[in-house]
Amino acid sequence: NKKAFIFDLDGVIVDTAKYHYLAWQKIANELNIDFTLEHNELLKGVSRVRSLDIILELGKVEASQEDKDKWLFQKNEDYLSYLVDMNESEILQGVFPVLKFLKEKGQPIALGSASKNARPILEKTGILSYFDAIVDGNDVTNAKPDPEVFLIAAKLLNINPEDAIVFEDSVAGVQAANIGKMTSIGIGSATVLHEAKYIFNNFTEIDTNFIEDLIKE
Ligand code: G16
Ligand code: MG
Repeated sequence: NKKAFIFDLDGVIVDTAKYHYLAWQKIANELNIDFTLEHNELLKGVSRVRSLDIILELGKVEASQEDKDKWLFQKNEDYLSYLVDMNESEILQGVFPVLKFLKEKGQPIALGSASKNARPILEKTGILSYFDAIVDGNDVTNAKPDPEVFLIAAKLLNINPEDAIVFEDSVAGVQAANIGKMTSIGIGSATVLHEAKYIFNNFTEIDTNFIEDLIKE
């Protein structure tokens, strides 16, 4: 039995949320907008363009498209500077064993991320070769909770959406999986991700029996 195992990137495979946060904080500081870690939760799984809009809304700042483009560029340049030194040590605990197990079982694996920087991150962390398909922010027009990113991933793997399993850390991503009729697995807080079919605090809580059962289902 083949299933499509689709992984979100940020917050599931790596903790790049902290770098996004640092980069956005610089922009927010420049604009005198109070931007806390709590606010940062709002940006998870959300595109770069939408993230800036959320920050500007927080500070009730209105800006021209020209300014917005400048800040989007600055934010990404700064974010990229944090990625330079990235390596396999930044893969979140428990992820690598699951990827390995799925490979051993011959299960198709895809990435479904909102990020336009997904590929270099997979390269730097040394796990690019585990993925049979990569769908990221460069491939989609509709952001999560629209299921587009995951539907394209399942299609590339030649698997029906009903047979796809999605690992997500964001509310929007869990909703996208559910709307796409896929099995949603929330990685993070059960309070935040209560809409997911299964919820784990992190990948160390996911054992091979659970994965075997998913494959059999
Ligand atoms: C990630 C992050 C978001 C970020 C988005 C776009 O999505 O969760 O915070 O804004 O990518 O990233 P970039 O600016 O690199 O294109 P995901 O779907 O991997 O969690
Ligand atoms: Mg995420």
